[in-house]
Amino acid sequence: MVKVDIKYTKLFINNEWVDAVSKKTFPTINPQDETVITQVAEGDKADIDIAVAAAKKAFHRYSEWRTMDASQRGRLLLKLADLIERDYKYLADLETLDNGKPVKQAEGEVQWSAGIIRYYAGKADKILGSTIPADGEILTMTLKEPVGICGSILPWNYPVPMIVWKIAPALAAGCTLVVKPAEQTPLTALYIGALLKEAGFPAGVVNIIPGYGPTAGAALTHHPDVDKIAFTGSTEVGRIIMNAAAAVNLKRVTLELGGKSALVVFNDADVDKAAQIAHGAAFANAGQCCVAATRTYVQSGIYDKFVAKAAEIAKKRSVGNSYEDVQQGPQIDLDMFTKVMNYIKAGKSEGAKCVAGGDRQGKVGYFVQPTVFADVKDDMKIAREEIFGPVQSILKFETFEEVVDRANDSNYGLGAGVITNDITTALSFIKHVRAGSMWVNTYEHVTAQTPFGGFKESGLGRELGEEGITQYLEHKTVSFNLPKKPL
Ligand code: TXE
Repeated sequence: MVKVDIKYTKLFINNEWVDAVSKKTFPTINPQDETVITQVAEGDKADIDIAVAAAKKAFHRYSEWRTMDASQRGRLLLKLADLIERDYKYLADLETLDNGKPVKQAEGEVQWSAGIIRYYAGKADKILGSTIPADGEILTMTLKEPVGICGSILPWNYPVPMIVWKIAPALAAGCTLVVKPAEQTPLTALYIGALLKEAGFPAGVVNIIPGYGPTAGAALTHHPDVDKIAFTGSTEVGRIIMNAAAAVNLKRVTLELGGKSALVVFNDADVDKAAQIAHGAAFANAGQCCVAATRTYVQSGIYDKFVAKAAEIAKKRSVGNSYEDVQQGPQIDLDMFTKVMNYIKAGKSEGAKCVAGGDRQGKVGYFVQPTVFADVKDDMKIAREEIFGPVQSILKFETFEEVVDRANDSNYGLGAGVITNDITTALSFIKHVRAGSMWVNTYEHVTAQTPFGGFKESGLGRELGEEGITQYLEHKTVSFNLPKKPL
């Protein structure tokens, strides 16, 4: 195991490191060996109240932040991106320690995140309103203003990208934030707090409060001074957050939730290439990915060949010490490990054919073998519920109409993919399948410039791209009396 020097474990409020009011701490666990990495200050309602007050002060109309030129907000974001790149190796090592993902993957995610910050840095002084030819003796313009004090509730699967997806557009828009990282992975978010301070963001603009969902998270979603919550996590908690927002102050809500994405492979596809794409789509990040294509639909003409290839690739997937050159690390924690193992058991007992994996890997750490099920039926648990682990389900289909209906037969609608050389098939698939991100002959290509989010119970609103910053803006319509003829 690589030795990583942990620098920050306290709450980050007003650009200072402080203990929780309760003085409580909680352990963060290394999923590779199940040991306690360190204790982290445990924020709850009292700390959220202090952090929201700090964010509110930083958002006051004459504050340094509110009176700062938009271009200067952009410069601070550029500086933050530079600092993240400067420290990318450290951040990746820390991420691997806390999350377990392979360190090479973590390095890529940190660098990708710096690019996302730069994308939004460029937007800070390009937030444009419009002038509108309104009826009557009137001149109308719109102003786009920051939505205000934002709460960000983060998941543990991509800790660095997730904090960046939330803070970069919010800061470009001129908002202030209170961020609650996932309890499993607080460490990289706290380090980014130090980089925000070093970049020169004024005190109170970003506050970071590690803690648990039902305490710190709920305090944020119930806070009457919070104007917006951006959440990534389970659909179940997404519902709780919407209810809290509705009950308290109708705060704006964006939700990026679960998925059960379908990747559909037609008979005309190159089987080897298609199996590789489908493998990456199902197993990336040990399957802990909201758009993971966990339902692989394969047309009957190539089904058997595809299953054999998918099993072969899965068996070769390297799983192990994430500080070495492996493709897959452990699941995030004991709960998720147990949940995934129970789905594998359910797949077997419901009659799916396990053609690769099917067990835990090793005896220490939350490692799961890359698992492939063939002959999966639409009503099996593994075909309906989000597993969030390295499990691919392969289902057979005959016709286009049938597979479109089956792909759409889910409460989720986050991602979908199609592999075919027939442009009409691809375009028709795109038209009729209901999902927020669609990929043709590739999968999970997500960039700073492209909006990301879900249909149906996969979420509300979009992150990234132009749409991502819109979610942090209020539109103000301003009308001036303008006689048609001057007096
Ligand atoms: O999610 P939770 P968990 C899915 C995936 C996974 C399942 C459960 O299927 O198996 O969710 O994972 C905070 N008020 N995804 O338990 O509980 C919590 O502290 C306010 C999909 O980790 O939703 C954490 O910061 N906040 C996903 C965050 O919500 C609350 C990524 C996510 O935790 C809260 C992760 C409450 N009452 C899991 N309860 C994706 N879309 O990528 C919890 N939280």
